[in-house]
Amino acid sequence: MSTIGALHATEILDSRGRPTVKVSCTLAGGAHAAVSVPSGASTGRAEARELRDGDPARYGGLGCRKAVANVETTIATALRGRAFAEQPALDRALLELDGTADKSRLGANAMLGVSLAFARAQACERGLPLYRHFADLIGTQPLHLPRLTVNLFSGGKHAGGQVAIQDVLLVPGAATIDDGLAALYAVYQAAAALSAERYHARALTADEGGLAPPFEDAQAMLATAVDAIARAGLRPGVEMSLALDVASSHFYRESRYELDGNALSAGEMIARIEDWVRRFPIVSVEDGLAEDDWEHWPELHGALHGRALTLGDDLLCTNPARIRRAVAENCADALLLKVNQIGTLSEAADAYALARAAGWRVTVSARSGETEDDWLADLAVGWSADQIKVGSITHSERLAKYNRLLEIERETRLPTVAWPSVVT
Ligand code: 2PG
Ligand code: MG
Repeated sequence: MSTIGALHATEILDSRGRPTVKVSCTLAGGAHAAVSVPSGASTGRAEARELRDGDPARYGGLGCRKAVANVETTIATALRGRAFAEQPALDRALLELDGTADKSRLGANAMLGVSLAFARAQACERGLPLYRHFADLIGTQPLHLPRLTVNLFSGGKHAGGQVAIQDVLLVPGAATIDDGLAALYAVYQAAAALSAERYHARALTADEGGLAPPFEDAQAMLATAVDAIARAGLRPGVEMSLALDVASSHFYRESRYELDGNALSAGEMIARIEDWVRRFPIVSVEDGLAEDDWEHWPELHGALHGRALTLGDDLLCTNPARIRRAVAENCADALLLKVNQIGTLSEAADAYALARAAGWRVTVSARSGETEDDWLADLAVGWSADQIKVGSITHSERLAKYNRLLEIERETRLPTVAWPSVVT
């Protein structure tokens, strides 16, 4: 049993300079821990609601003082002195207190802060590294380290929309995180040089640290990524593969995909993605179709099956009900798991369990608005994720997670998951 002693919250700023919430939890036994909550830009409509102040005079309405106050008053008053045997009991209490379907009363940002801070405080109380505690929460052991998927080029909502596709990511085939990062560095440098030569673009970066030259179209983005891999002296598709976050909900209008100056039907969009997968070493396609285009996801999945993962982000929103539907309708074979999309750790664990029961892969993902906190690395290891998606290898809020993975690798000597290929 862990008894809540005190809960405090602070409004802090995320990597985009927007307010977010940091929550600290002290247990009666003295264990103390704090956690910072991330926030997205390219959000799914079914995500749990962050509570924002809405005062246009302050941070354009994005202030989090109300969420902070909810932690320190409503939540702290209700939970102080209460003992919880484990995480689901604490999360249930939060859900009851909120009482809404989308967490809009207390705010998903306030609730997730408390949920995660309690988990970290419990890990402290138990004297366990956070990844071990996370593993215990789902009744498992960490089996492997996740494969890195790292933003190289960005567009869409992360880079002012200069090209519709949101992210082209690199997936190293190296056998360790350590070697993978060194290979990623080489490709990133090569890509920066190519961006300068071909697009006269300085190495200015998008929200998550990806490069954002003014590509003429999505194909140029993919071709330049492959050229960068080759220029770094690596074999495309062997030592370094690609992943895509198409984030197509954000260019879907009136049943059409507005891509590269065309208005594509769902069938044409699927054919376009298939063509990319045939011509470029792409091992995973996230949000190839829009979040509400349920009807066509099975066709996309069928087209990619056996060649690349069909990964759902906006489609699923880490929401158990949406995952159940996607499994039943055979829409995807991989879950993008973002804890703040659903708002408590236990519900994210339910989402995870559903995906695993269906035989799906799981990618644990950061948000475009991140903080210097590194709990996500522990979550990816504790839950034996297949992939971790944190952004690029620039910007300290991203590196905090990679650096934590390096530490965990040194400490555990766990192997990196053998996907998509392992080069030794
Ligand atoms: C995504 C995420 C992370 P955001 O779409 O997968 O890249 O973006 O946090 O803006 O939703
Ligand atoms: Mg996404």
